[in-house]
Amino acid sequence: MRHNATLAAPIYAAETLPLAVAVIVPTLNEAANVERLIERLSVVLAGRGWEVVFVDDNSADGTSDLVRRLGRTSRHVRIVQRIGRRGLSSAVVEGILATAAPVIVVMDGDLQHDEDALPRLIDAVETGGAEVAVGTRYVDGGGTGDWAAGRVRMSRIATRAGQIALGTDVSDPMSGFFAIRRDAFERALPRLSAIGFKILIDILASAPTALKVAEIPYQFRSREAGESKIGARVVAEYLELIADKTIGRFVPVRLLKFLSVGGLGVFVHLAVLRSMLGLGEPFVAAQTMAVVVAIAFNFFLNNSFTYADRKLKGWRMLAGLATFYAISALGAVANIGIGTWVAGHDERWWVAGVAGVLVGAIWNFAMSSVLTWRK
Ligand SMILES: Nc1nc2c(ncn2[C@@H]2O[C@H](COP(=O)(O)OP(=O)(O)O)[C@@H](O)[C@H]2O)c(=O)[nH]1
Ligand SMILES: [Mg+2]
Repeated sequence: MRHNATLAAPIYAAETLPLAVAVIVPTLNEAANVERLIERLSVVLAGRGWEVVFVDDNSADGTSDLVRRLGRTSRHVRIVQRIGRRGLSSAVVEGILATAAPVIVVMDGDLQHDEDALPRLIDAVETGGAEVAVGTRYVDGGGTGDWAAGRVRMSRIATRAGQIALGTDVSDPMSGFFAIRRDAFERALPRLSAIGFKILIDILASAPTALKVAEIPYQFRSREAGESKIGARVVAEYLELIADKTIGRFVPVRLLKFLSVGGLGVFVHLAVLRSMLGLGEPFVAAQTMAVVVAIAFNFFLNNSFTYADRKLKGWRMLAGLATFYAISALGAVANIGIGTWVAGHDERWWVAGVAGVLVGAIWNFAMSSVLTWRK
Protein backbone atom coordinates (compact mmCIF):
# COMPACT_ATOMS: atom_id res chain seq x y z
CA MET A 1 0.00 0.00 0.00
CA ARG A 2 1.26 3.44 -0.85
CA HIS A 3 1.36 6.05 1.88
CA ASN A 4 0.00 9.38 0.92
CA ALA A 5 0.64 12.55 2.90
CA THR A 6 -2.60 14.19 1.85
CA LEU A 7 -5.93 12.57 2.58
CA ALA A 8 -8.45 12.23 -0.21
CA ALA A 9 -11.12 14.02 1.83
CA PRO A 10 -9.58 16.61 4.15
CA ILE A 11 -10.63 16.01 7.77
CA TYR A 12 -11.17 19.71 8.19
CA ALA A 13 -13.27 20.06 5.07
CA ALA A 14 -16.04 21.50 7.21
CA GLU A 15 -13.73 24.31 8.28
CA THR A 16 -11.88 24.80 4.97
CA LEU A 17 -8.87 26.27 6.83
CA PRO A 18 -5.82 24.11 7.63
CA LEU A 19 -5.16 23.65 11.34
CA ALA A 20 -2.94 26.52 12.52
CA VAL A 21 -3.38 26.72 16.27
CA ALA A 22 -4.45 24.40 19.09
CA VAL A 23 -5.56 25.70 22.47
CA ILE A 24 -4.64 23.20 25.21
CA VAL A 25 -6.87 23.48 28.28
CA PRO A 26 -6.12 21.31 31.34
CA THR A 27 -9.30 20.75 33.34
CA LEU A 28 -10.26 19.39 36.72
CA ASN A 29 -13.94 19.95 37.50
CA GLU A 30 -14.54 22.82 35.10
CA ALA A 31 -17.92 21.69 33.69
CA ALA A 32 -19.41 25.05 34.67
CA ASN A 33 -16.90 26.88 32.47
CA VAL A 34 -16.10 24.89 29.32
CA GLU A 35 -19.11 25.87 27.25
CA ARG A 36 -18.55 29.56 27.80
CA LEU A 37 -14.83 29.16 27.09
CA ILE A 38 -15.55 27.48 23.74
CA GLU A 39 -17.96 30.27 22.80
CA ARG A 40 -15.35 32.89 23.56
CA LEU A 41 -12.65 31.02 21.65
CA SER A 42 -14.95 30.80 18.63
CA VAL A 43 -15.21 34.56 18.63
CA VAL A 44 -11.54 35.53 19.04
CA LEU A 45 -10.20 32.71 16.82
CA ALA A 46 -12.68 33.20 13.96
CA GLY A 47 -10.76 33.33 10.69
CA ARG A 48 -8.04 30.93 11.88
CA GLY A 49 -7.85 27.16 11.60
CA TRP A 50 -8.09 26.22 15.25
CA GLU A 51 -9.03 23.52 17.71
CA VAL A 52 -9.27 23.30 21.48
CA VAL A 53 -8.01 20.18 23.27
CA PHE A 54 -9.34 19.73 26.79
CA VAL A 55 -7.16 17.43 28.87
CA ASP A 56 -9.40 16.31 31.67
CA ASP A 57 -8.26 14.20 34.61
CA ASN A 58 -11.53 12.29 34.79
CA SER A 59 -13.33 15.11 36.64
CA ALA A 60 -16.12 13.97 38.93
CA ASP A 61 -18.37 16.75 37.61
CA GLY A 62 -18.58 15.20 34.15
CA THR A 63 -16.32 17.67 32.33
CA SER A 64 -15.17 14.96 29.88
CA ASP A 65 -18.70 13.94 28.94
CA LEU A 66 -19.73 17.53 28.45
CA VAL A 67 -16.75 18.22 26.18
CA ARG A 68 -17.52 15.11 24.12
CA ARG A 69 -21.11 16.24 23.74
CA LEU A 70 -19.97 19.64 22.52
CA GLY A 71 -17.40 17.96 20.28
CA ARG A 72 -20.11 16.14 18.37
CA THR A 73 -21.40 19.36 16.90
CA SER A 74 -18.08 21.15 16.50
CA ARG A 75 -14.89 19.78 14.97
CA HIS A 76 -13.03 22.50 16.85
CA VAL A 77 -13.56 20.69 20.16
CA ARG A 78 -11.50 17.68 21.28
CA ILE A 79 -10.96 15.77 24.51
CA VAL A 80 -8.14 13.80 26.07
CA GLN A 81 -9.54 12.08 29.15
CA ARG A 82 -6.96 10.71 31.58
CA ILE A 83 -7.83 8.04 34.13
CA GLY A 84 -5.98 7.67 37.41
CA ARG A 85 -3.70 10.60 36.61
CA ARG A 86 -3.24 14.04 38.11
CA GLY A 87 -1.09 17.03 37.36
CA LEU A 88 -1.48 20.15 35.32
CA SER A 89 1.95 20.06 33.66
CA SER A 90 1.73 16.47 32.45
CA ALA A 91 -1.81 17.17 31.21
CA VAL A 92 -0.53 20.06 29.09
CA VAL A 93 2.29 17.94 27.66
CA GLU A 94 -0.12 15.19 26.66
CA GLY A 95 -2.51 17.70 25.12
CA ILE A 96 0.27 19.19 23.00
CA LEU A 97 1.34 15.72 21.88
CA ALA A 98 -2.25 14.96 20.86
CA THR A 99 -2.56 17.79 18.35
CA ALA A 100 -1.01 18.38 14.93
CA ALA A 101 -1.11 22.18 15.17
CA PRO A 102 2.16 24.05 14.52
CA VAL A 103 1.29 26.69 17.14
CA ILE A 104 0.12 25.82 20.63
CA VAL A 105 -1.67 27.96 23.18
CA VAL A 106 -1.93 26.87 26.80
CA MET A 107 -4.69 28.40 28.91
CA ASP A 108 -6.76 27.59 31.99
CA GLY A 109 -10.32 26.33 31.68
CA ASP A 110 -11.77 28.67 34.31
CA LEU A 111 -12.00 31.89 32.21
CA GLN A 112 -9.32 33.58 34.34
CA HIS A 113 -7.09 34.00 31.29
CA ASP A 114 -8.35 36.83 29.11
CA GLU A 115 -9.07 35.37 25.67
CA ASP A 116 -8.84 38.85 24.14
CA ALA A 117 -5.04 38.50 24.48
CA LEU A 118 -5.05 35.35 22.31
CA PRO A 119 -4.63 36.99 18.89
CA ARG A 120 -1.60 38.92 20.15
CA LEU A 121 -0.08 35.79 21.74
CA ILE A 122 -0.60 33.75 18.58
CA ASP A 123 0.61 36.43 16.18
CA ALA A 124 3.77 36.94 18.24
CA VAL A 125 4.90 33.37 17.54
CA GLU A 126 3.23 32.89 14.14
CA THR A 127 4.61 35.98 12.43
CA GLY A 128 6.32 38.07 15.13
CA GLY A 129 9.56 36.06 15.33
CA ALA A 130 9.13 34.89 18.92
CA GLU A 131 9.27 31.21 19.86
CA VAL A 132 7.22 31.67 23.03
CA ALA A 133 4.75 34.46 23.81
CA VAL A 134 3.98 34.73 27.51
CA GLY A 135 0.78 36.25 28.85
CA THR A 136 2.19 38.24 31.74
CA ARG A 137 0.62 39.82 34.81
CA TYR A 138 3.78 41.64 35.83
CA VAL A 139 4.43 44.32 33.22
CA ASP A 140 2.50 47.52 32.48
CA GLY A 141 -0.97 46.67 31.31
CA GLY A 142 -0.98 43.34 33.14
CA GLY A 143 -2.38 42.56 36.58
CA THR A 144 -3.42 39.94 39.08
CA GLY A 145 -7.05 41.07 39.31
CA ASP A 146 -8.67 40.61 42.68
CA TRP A 147 -6.08 38.31 44.23
CA ALA A 148 -5.71 38.81 47.98
CA ALA A 149 -2.53 40.63 49.05
CA GLY A 150 -1.16 37.42 50.55
CA ARG A 151 -1.47 35.51 47.30
CA VAL A 152 0.12 38.35 45.31
CA ARG A 153 3.07 38.34 47.69
CA MET A 154 3.39 34.54 47.48
CA SER A 155 3.33 34.66 43.71
CA ARG A 156 5.94 37.43 43.65
CA ILE A 157 8.30 35.47 45.89
CA ALA A 158 7.83 32.26 43.90
CA THR A 159 8.36 34.19 40.65
CA ARG A 160 11.59 35.74 41.92
CA ALA A 161 12.82 32.36 43.20
CA GLY A 162 12.12 30.81 39.82
CA GLN A 163 13.86 33.61 37.94
CA ILE A 164 16.97 33.29 40.10
CA ALA A 165 17.12 29.50 40.16
CA LEU A 166 16.60 29.15 36.43
CA GLY A 167 18.42 32.28 35.31
CA THR A 168 15.52 33.69 33.30
CA ASP A 169 14.46 37.32 33.09
CA VAL A 170 10.94 36.57 31.83
CA SER A 171 8.67 38.72 34.01
CA ASP A 172 6.05 36.02 34.62
CA PRO A 173 7.66 32.57 34.23
CA MET A 174 4.88 31.06 36.39
CA SER A 175 2.24 32.07 33.85
CA GLY A 176 -0.15 29.36 32.73
CA PHE A 177 -1.15 31.42 29.70
CA PHE A 178 1.20 31.37 26.72
CA ALA A 179 1.67 30.49 23.07
CA ILE A 180 4.58 28.41 21.79
CA ARG A 181 5.79 27.16 18.45
CA ARG A 182 5.60 23.40 18.22
CA ASP A 183 9.25 23.07 17.12
CA ALA A 184 10.40 25.04 20.18
CA PHE A 185 8.32 22.83 22.47
CA GLU A 186 9.71 19.67 20.87
CA ARG A 187 13.28 20.80 21.52
CA ALA A 188 12.51 21.19 25.23
CA LEU A 189 10.44 17.99 25.43
CA PRO A 190 13.18 15.39 26.13
CA ARG A 191 14.34 17.26 29.23
CA LEU A 192 10.97 18.31 30.65
CA SER A 193 10.32 17.42 34.29
CA ALA A 194 6.51 17.76 33.89
CA ILE A 195 6.22 17.93 37.68
CA GLY A 196 3.42 19.94 39.24
CA PHE A 197 1.68 23.06 37.97
CA LYS A 198 4.23 25.25 36.23
CA ILE A 199 4.85 24.00 32.71
CA LEU A 200 6.11 27.28 31.22
CA ILE A 201 9.04 27.63 33.62
CA ASP A 202 9.80 23.95 32.97
CA ILE A 203 9.87 24.52 29.19
CA LEU A 204 12.04 27.64 29.51
CA ALA A 205 14.51 25.76 31.73
CA SER A 206 14.52 22.61 29.58
CA ALA A 207 15.14 24.25 26.19
CA PRO A 208 18.69 23.42 25.04
CA THR A 209 19.21 27.05 23.96
CA ALA A 210 17.37 30.10 25.31
CA LEU A 211 13.99 30.56 23.65
CA LYS A 212 13.05 33.86 22.05
CA VAL A 213 10.35 35.23 24.33
CA ALA A 214 7.71 37.91 23.72
CA GLU A 215 5.71 39.25 26.65
CA ILE A 216 2.06 40.14 26.24
CA PRO A 217 0.40 41.84 29.24
CA TYR A 218 -3.07 40.74 30.34
CA GLN A 219 -5.34 41.15 33.36
CA PHE A 220 -5.88 37.96 35.36
CA ARG A 221 -9.63 37.65 35.93
CA SER A 222 -11.35 36.32 39.00
CA ARG A 223 -12.80 32.84 38.91
CA GLU A 224 -16.59 32.90 38.68
CA ALA A 225 -17.48 29.22 38.74
CA GLY A 226 -15.78 26.11 40.11
CA GLU A 227 -12.94 26.03 42.61
CA SER A 228 -9.23 26.80 42.60
CA LYS A 229 -7.00 23.75 43.05
CA ILE A 230 -4.06 25.70 44.40
CA GLY A 231 -2.82 24.60 47.82
CA ALA A 232 0.16 23.38 49.82
CA ARG A 233 0.72 20.65 47.28
CA VAL A 234 1.18 23.17 44.46
CA VAL A 235 3.86 24.94 46.50
CA ALA A 236 5.62 21.64 47.32
CA GLU A 237 5.57 20.58 43.66
CA TYR A 238 6.93 23.97 42.60
CA LEU A 239 9.88 23.55 44.97
CA GLU A 240 10.39 20.06 43.60
CA LEU A 241 10.39 21.38 40.03
CA ILE A 242 12.99 24.02 40.94
CA ALA A 243 15.10 21.35 42.67
CA ASP A 244 14.82 19.04 39.66
CA LYS A 245 15.79 21.83 37.28
CA THR A 246 18.86 22.84 39.32
CA ILE A 247 20.56 20.19 41.51
CA GLY A 248 18.35 17.49 39.95
CA ARG A 249 20.81 17.32 37.08
CA PHE A 250 23.39 15.83 39.45
CA VAL A 251 21.34 14.04 42.13
CA PRO A 252 17.85 12.56 41.65
CA VAL A 253 15.22 14.60 43.49
CA ARG A 254 13.87 11.46 45.12
CA LEU A 255 17.21 10.76 46.77
CA LEU A 256 17.30 14.38 47.98
CA LYS A 257 13.84 13.94 49.49
CA PHE A 258 14.84 10.63 51.08
CA LEU A 259 17.95 12.23 52.58
CA SER A 260 15.94 15.25 53.84
CA VAL A 261 13.54 12.88 55.55
CA GLY A 262 16.56 11.04 56.91
CA GLY A 263 17.91 14.40 58.10
CA LEU A 264 14.73 15.00 60.08
CA GLY A 265 14.99 11.39 61.26
CA VAL A 266 18.41 12.23 62.70
CA PHE A 267 16.76 14.78 64.99
CA VAL A 268 14.17 12.23 66.06
CA HIS A 269 16.96 9.71 66.56
CA LEU A 270 19.10 12.09 68.59
CA ALA A 271 16.14 13.25 70.68
CA VAL A 272 15.32 9.67 71.63
CA LEU A 273 18.98 8.83 72.19
CA ARG A 274 19.46 11.87 74.40
CA SER A 275 16.35 11.13 76.47
CA MET A 276 17.31 7.50 76.99
CA LEU A 277 20.87 8.42 78.00
CA GLY A 278 19.34 11.00 80.34
CA LEU A 279 17.34 8.19 81.95
CA GLY A 280 20.62 6.42 82.65
CA GLU A 281 20.31 3.69 79.98
CA PRO A 282 23.56 2.26 78.56
CA PHE A 283 24.51 3.59 75.12
CA VAL A 284 23.75 0.39 73.24
CA ALA A 285 20.18 0.23 74.57
CA ALA A 286 19.58 3.95 73.95
CA GLN A 287 20.93 3.75 70.39
CA THR A 288 18.80 0.69 69.65
CA MET A 289 15.62 2.40 70.84
CA ALA A 290 16.49 5.52 68.83
CA VAL A 291 16.92 3.43 65.66
CA VAL A 292 13.56 1.68 66.11
CA VAL A 293 11.67 4.95 66.54
CA ALA A 294 13.53 6.75 63.76
CA ILE A 295 12.86 3.96 61.23
CA ALA A 296 9.10 4.19 61.80
CA PHE A 297 9.26 7.98 61.53
CA ASN A 298 11.23 7.73 58.27
CA PHE A 299 8.87 5.17 56.81
CA PHE A 300 5.74 7.24 57.34
CA LEU A 301 7.28 10.48 56.11
CA ASN A 302 8.83 8.81 53.05
CA ASN A 303 5.52 7.14 52.30
CA SER A 304 3.59 10.39 52.17
CA PHE A 305 6.34 12.71 50.88
CA THR A 306 9.22 10.99 49.06
CA TYR A 307 6.95 8.37 47.53
CA ALA A 308 3.70 10.36 47.44
CA ASP A 309 3.24 9.07 43.88
CA ARG A 310 3.44 5.44 45.03
CA LYS A 311 1.91 5.92 48.47
CA LEU A 312 1.15 2.65 50.25
CA LYS A 313 -2.19 2.47 52.03
CA GLY A 314 -4.01 0.04 54.34
CA TRP A 315 -2.53 -3.46 54.41
CA ARG A 316 0.06 -2.60 51.81
CA MET A 317 1.29 0.14 54.09
CA LEU A 318 1.74 -2.35 56.95
CA ALA A 319 3.53 -4.75 54.58
CA GLY A 320 5.67 -1.82 53.41
CA LEU A 321 6.54 -0.93 56.99
CA ALA A 322 7.56 -4.55 57.57
CA THR A 323 9.88 -4.58 54.54
CA PHE A 324 11.25 -1.20 55.55
CA TYR A 325 12.06 -2.57 59.00
CA ALA A 326 13.64 -5.66 57.47
CA ILE A 327 15.76 -3.57 55.10
CA SER A 328 16.64 -1.19 57.89
CA ALA A 329 17.52 -4.10 60.21
CA LEU A 330 20.73 -4.79 58.32
CA GLY A 331 21.44 -1.07 58.13
CA ALA A 332 20.63 -0.85 61.83
CA VAL A 333 23.11 -3.57 62.73
CA ALA A 334 25.82 -1.53 61.05
CA ASN A 335 24.31 1.63 62.54
CA ILE A 336 24.38 0.38 66.12
CA GLY A 337 27.74 -1.34 65.69
CA ILE A 338 29.43 1.70 64.23
CA GLY A 339 27.65 4.07 66.65
CA THR A 340 28.75 1.98 69.63
CA TRP A 341 32.28 1.68 68.32
CA VAL A 342 32.50 5.47 67.79
CA ALA A 343 30.97 6.04 71.25
CA GLY A 344 33.89 4.09 72.72
CA HIS A 345 36.40 6.39 70.99
CA ASP A 346 34.72 9.79 71.16
CA GLU A 347 33.35 11.70 74.14
CA ARG A 348 30.67 13.40 72.07
CA TRP A 349 27.52 11.27 72.13
CA TRP A 350 26.05 12.89 68.99
CA VAL A 351 29.05 12.10 66.77
CA ALA A 352 28.47 8.46 67.49
CA GLY A 353 24.76 8.78 66.71
CA VAL A 354 25.30 10.53 63.37
CA ALA A 355 28.03 8.13 62.22
CA GLY A 356 25.69 5.19 62.67
CA VAL A 357 22.81 6.87 60.89
CA LEU A 358 24.82 7.81 57.78
CA VAL A 359 25.90 4.26 57.08
CA GLY A 360 22.30 3.07 57.17
CA ALA A 361 20.87 5.86 54.99
CA ILE A 362 22.37 4.90 51.63
CA TRP A 363 21.60 1.23 52.11
CA ASN A 364 18.01 2.04 53.06
CA PHE A 365 17.43 4.24 50.01
CA ALA A 366 18.82 1.72 47.56
CA MET A 367 16.93 -1.24 48.97
CA SER A 368 13.59 0.44 49.78
CA SER A 369 13.36 1.95 46.29
CA VAL A 370 13.27 -1.56 44.81
CA LEU A 371 11.48 -3.47 47.61
CA THR A 372 9.23 -1.21 49.70
CA TRP A 373 8.04 1.29 47.10
CA ARG A 374 8.57 -0.75 43.95
CA LYS A 375 6.64 0.42 40.91
N1 LIG B 1 -5.92 18.04 33.87
C1 LIG B 1 -5.72 18.71 35.03
N2 LIG B 1 -6.08 20.00 35.14
C2 LIG B 1 -5.88 20.63 36.31
C3 LIG B 1 -5.28 19.99 37.44
N3 LIG B 1 -5.22 20.90 38.45
C4 LIG B 1 -5.75 22.04 37.99
N4 LIG B 1 -6.16 21.89 36.69
C5 LIG B 1 -6.74 22.92 35.80
O1 LIG B 1 -5.73 23.88 35.60
C6 LIG B 1 -6.29 25.18 35.50
C7 LIG B 1 -5.72 26.10 36.60
O2 LIG B 1 -6.09 25.62 37.88
P1 LIG B 1 -6.68 26.58 39.00
O3 LIG B 1 -7.13 25.70 40.12
O4 LIG B 1 -7.67 27.52 38.41
O5 LIG B 1 -5.38 27.35 39.46
P2 LIG B 1 -5.32 28.90 39.91
O6 LIG B 1 -5.94 29.72 38.84
O7 LIG B 1 -3.86 29.13 40.08
O8 LIG B 1 -6.10 28.96 41.20
C8 LIG B 1 -7.80 24.98 35.59
O9 LIG B 1 -8.32 24.87 34.29
C9 LIG B 1 -7.92 23.67 36.34
O10 LIG B 1 -9.13 23.01 36.05
C10 LIG B 1 -4.91 18.62 37.30
O11 LIG B 1 -4.39 17.97 38.20
N5 LIG B 1 -5.14 18.03 36.07
MG1 LIG C 1 -7.67 29.49 38.03
